[in-house]
Amino acid sequence: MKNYYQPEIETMPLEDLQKLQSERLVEQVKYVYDNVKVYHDMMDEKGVKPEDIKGIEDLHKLPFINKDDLRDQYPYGFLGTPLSECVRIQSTSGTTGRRVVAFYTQADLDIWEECCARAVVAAGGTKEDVCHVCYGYGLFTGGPGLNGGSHKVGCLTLPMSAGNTERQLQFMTDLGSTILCCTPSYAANLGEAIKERGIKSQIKLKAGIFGAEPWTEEMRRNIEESLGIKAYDIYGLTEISGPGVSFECEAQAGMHIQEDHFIPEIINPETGEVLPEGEVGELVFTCITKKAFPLLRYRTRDLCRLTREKCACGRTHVRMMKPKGRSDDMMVVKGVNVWPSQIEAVLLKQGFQANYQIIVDRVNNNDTIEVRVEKTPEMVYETQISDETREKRIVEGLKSMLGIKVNVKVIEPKAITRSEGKAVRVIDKRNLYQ
Ligand code: DLL
Repeated sequence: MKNYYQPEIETMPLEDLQKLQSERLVEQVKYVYDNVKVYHDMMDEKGVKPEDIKGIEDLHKLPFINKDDLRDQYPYGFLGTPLSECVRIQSTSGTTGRRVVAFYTQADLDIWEECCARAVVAAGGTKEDVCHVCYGYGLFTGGPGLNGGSHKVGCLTLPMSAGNTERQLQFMTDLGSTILCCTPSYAANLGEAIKERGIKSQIKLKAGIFGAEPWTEEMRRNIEESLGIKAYDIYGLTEISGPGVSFECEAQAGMHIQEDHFIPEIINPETGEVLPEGEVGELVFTCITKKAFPLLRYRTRDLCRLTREKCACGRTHVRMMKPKGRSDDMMVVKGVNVWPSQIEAVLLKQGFQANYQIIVDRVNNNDTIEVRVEKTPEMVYETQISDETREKRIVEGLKSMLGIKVNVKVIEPKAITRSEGKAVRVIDKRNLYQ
């Protein structure tokens, strides 16, 4: 059958799929209750026992997990297996407080790579393809995830990692890359670089698998045009495994969630109430097969809508529409997750007050981020330290906190207009969630 990696699962009748989910959920809840003390305690506190969960209709009885819970339990609190069973970690960006470390057994890695393999095949990948992976490799899940998926499909895999556009283009032309995996911003960059060099006729790409950050339909059209490909969206998050939690098929009409491994729910972010299908709310995932980091009802903070309308591709798994925003203030800048509170922490540590603004933009498909921070009245008199020195120190502090280069401007006290309500800390000019 065309474009399915595991047709029997991907096109499974809904009734069978839900039966499978129920069986796996019941088993997984017992497993987590017995092996993850912190979740055991959370269930006890809510008065829920594993026996109360008889199928997916009981999912709503379980307590939620959020990022703060993971942070509080860093690093081992949510571990479901002995550490000796784990073979890998991956991690989110952010060096203090916000970092989350996810653990994998070999079986968990196989599941993750299988999920990515389904995405590669859905994008037309076969063993004849040359799959060019320029997501970052390392703690970030993008490179390792797509790399594993590409291997499983049998593509010739180019583990390029991010950056160094010259080298990317050289390999792409010399080895005839046919599938490109990277962030949509970098894909757009490569499109421009190809145009500038007049080498489009040497590019053999046919498809791209792009995700890790929000992107618009307009951006999709630009990328498809500049690279001469079909561009597929892919979604995921470190806590749930990485890329491939959901992926687009040739219909390009929302991303199929891999429901044999992850049960999605949409909730009201204020009340936690489960919303009916079709309503926009916060996406929550329950992992029903993973063992090392088996999160139940994890709140992603991504806002989106699910649909079970029949998909032209024949897959039965529910689709999530492009995320419409976040229920927290996280931004994805240059592919990295950034919280204003991380920036504030660096500024306060260097003696500034919380009078700052963060301006995010996208110029020629590259994200830019600038922090403007007011000097304190005392700093105005400390003339032995120049503004350039202060800016340099902040740039360094932010680089080590976030891992990306941030432009910094130190400005005079009271230069930022004071707000009468909530302070407007972030001005995001990118309009990514349309
Ligand atoms: O970004 C995993 C990934 C790698 C996905 C490569 C796709 C491709 P994190 O760094 O933990 O994991 O960031 C997860 O990024 O909660 C979303 O807010 C955002 N995000 C990821 N994919 C998409 C997408 C990886 N396709 C956070 N569209 C998520 C919009 C996305 N936002």
